[in-house]
Amino acid sequence: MKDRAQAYVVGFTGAPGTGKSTLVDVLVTLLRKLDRSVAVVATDPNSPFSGGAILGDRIRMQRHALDPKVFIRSMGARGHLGGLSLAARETIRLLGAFGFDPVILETVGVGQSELEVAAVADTTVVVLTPNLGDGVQMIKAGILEIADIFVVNKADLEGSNRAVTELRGMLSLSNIPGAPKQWKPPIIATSAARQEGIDKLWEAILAHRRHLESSGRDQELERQRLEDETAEVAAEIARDRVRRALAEDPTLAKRLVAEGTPYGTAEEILDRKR
Ligand SMILES: Nc1nc2c(ncn2[C@@H]2O[C@H](COP(=O)(O)OP(=O)(O)OP(=O)(O)O)[C@@H](O)[C@H]2O)c(=O)[nH]1
Ligand SMILES: [Mg+2]
Repeated sequence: MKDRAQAYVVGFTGAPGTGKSTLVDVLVTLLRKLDRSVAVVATDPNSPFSGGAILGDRIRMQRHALDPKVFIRSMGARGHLGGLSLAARETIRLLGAFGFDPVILETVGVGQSELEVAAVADTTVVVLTPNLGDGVQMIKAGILEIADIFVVNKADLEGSNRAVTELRGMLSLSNIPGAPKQWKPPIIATSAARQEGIDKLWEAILAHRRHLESSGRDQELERQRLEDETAEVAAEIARDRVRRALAEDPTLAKRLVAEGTPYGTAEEILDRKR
């Protein structure tokens, strides 16, 4: 159906320590058994470069390190033009061109990053644990709306069934505004540590993918994403032009300060012929 190289993107998000990296690692093992090339991009929106927790993840994923059909990369978002999503999109496009499918995106930390991951991913997996303290935090961050699949990981721990029930209750109570999705996010219990439930998770991801394709939603998302990305790129180009013009034209810079007219000055610069 698709006439260009574009990998299917699965985003993993959730509070720190819920087991995202462990889950991804086990999922990679499953995908390799299915003979798929898979790429993992771990993003840390708070870090200017790779390190810390992400470095730990890379070490954990060492067992895939010699496999040419597994690509693992960490990237920080700070210092990237346009933040996480723009940098991630570029990387994903490249990985797709190299034949990696799916591309798995893991984000570290909470906040804006989940929303950015959801904006890039085809399927967003929100990872919780039996301690639904995570859940409450997630709801505050508006995470219910972005989940296509919920995972209650650490199902080997006490309270897993209760957590699933509570989450189900929360989902049925929550009246999620916006366009009807016609997709009811399933809740999958997993134990990444014991490698349990991962096949169910993969099945759910495939089911969501089929849903996107059969409903035409995939094309809608694609158009939306390309438009968003174009707007982001345009903003970066414009920013760059304005900064450069001000740096190269001291008279203009002085006048800006004297008159205090950022809007007018911006328009003037962008109207200039290049
Ligand atoms: N009991 C249990 N522990 C788990 C499971 N999955 C992961 N863990 C442990 O939970 C801790 C955090 O796991 P990570 O995979 O690093 O979690 P993460 O969500 O990637 O964490 P951040 O990247 O820091 O956000 C580790 O000590 C894991 O060994 C599980 O299924 N059961
Ligand atoms: Mg991690």
